[in-house]
Amino acid sequence: MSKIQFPEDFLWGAAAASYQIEGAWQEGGKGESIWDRFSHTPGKVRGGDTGDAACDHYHRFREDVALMRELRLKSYRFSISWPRVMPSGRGKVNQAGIDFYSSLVDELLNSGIEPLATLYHWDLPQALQEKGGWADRDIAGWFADYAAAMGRALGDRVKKWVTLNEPQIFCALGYLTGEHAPGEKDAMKYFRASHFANLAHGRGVEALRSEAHGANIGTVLQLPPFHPGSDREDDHEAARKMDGVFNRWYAEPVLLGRYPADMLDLFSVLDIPIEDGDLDVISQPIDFVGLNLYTRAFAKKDPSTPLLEAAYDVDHRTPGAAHTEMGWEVYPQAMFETLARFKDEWGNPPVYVTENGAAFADRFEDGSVNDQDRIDFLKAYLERARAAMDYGVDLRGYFVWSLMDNFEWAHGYSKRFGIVRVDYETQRRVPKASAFWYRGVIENNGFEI
Ligand code: GCO
Repeated sequence: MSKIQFPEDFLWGAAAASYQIEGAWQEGGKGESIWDRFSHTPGKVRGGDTGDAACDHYHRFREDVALMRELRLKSYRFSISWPRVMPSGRGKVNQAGIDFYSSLVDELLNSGIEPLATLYHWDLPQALQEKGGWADRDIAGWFADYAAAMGRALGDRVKKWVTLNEPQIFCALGYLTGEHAPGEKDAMKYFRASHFANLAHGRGVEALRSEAHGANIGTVLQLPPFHPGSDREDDHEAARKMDGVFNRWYAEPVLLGRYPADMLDLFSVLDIPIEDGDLDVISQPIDFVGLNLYTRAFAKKDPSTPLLEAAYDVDHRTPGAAHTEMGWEVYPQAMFETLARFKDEWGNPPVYVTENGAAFADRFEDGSVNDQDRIDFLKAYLERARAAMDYGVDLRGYFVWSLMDNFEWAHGYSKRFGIVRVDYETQRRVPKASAFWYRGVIENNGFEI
């Protein structure tokens, strides 16, 4: 047995998000979100599931913070529901919504748990979608006003913020494939949304800096390594292109102040509305980057994809590899590969793993869940994260996804990612074996493998 040991000040936490756990979708003055609208649209979410009730965190947050304290979490990453605090997305704030997050923050701080607030985790106010949503340049100003309002309301106590959760995912699935809200399938809208999301990030950082004094501000990117689906050169080229359009297109404007040249060349025929000065806004200094990392992705040449001529090779299976309930390959080396890029390619900024975890077919027997598969998953990825630190990556902390089972977007409640089980009928929380294992990791600042 050997010990995987982390630095004394390593920040151990768990993550969740507003639409996935809060419920209370029409309570306390909250406005409609694009995910309320999407999940209420027949055929969009498995089994017709919605976030109407979810884990009822809106009413049970004190119980949930007590559970976090029992698990010795040092930090909790939550997201703020924009329409809960600004029902129409702009202008007047809803004080009842502000009060909810203020009470949550106080409960966390009184429990010795550091809050990390995500400003946007996909639940855009529907009223803003009706004005064009992420495909309209005005979103950057709307987001900045929202960020400023949250900085004013919570900035005295919340010292770690991230602007956007995974712009590449909410743009690609929301505007290209239509699998997520708002369910559009329009490549030009996708490119507009991708740039305006990057721009909104920059405007949001500026706004937070002005209102949340002394805050540490970052963004959150999901950056799976793209591997070729075969040894053919055109699949290797496809992997480079997919990395360009889904990873570097979001990481490099923020971290390097420019869009990747190969991607700008490829898409030069499109009228992507990048204006003078935009990159200066997008690339203003941030204090850390959040990385969401689950697996690797495979790419293949696909002549039917306009301009890019590359696509995800979703049929690729690695012989003998384990896969999670999401069909994602268990590939811990992805953690090392992506973390190493921050050192090798992107200026070695401070990094937090803001999401890592897995959905498995948990068996709830005799009142408990012995999720050894999830423990093994976390051990393997954390070992690679530690190796990345030895390589020189400035990794500061790790947030397991997720604190509790929750609404997994288009999969509804069919996928359980939590280290705590939620019975959606009774809303009873039951810590799984992985929760107790993770508590030991936090107490010992490491684990045996
Ligand atoms: C994401 C989102 C989370 C998901 C989790 C599992 O990365 O897709 O941040 O909201 O629920 O990653 O898919």
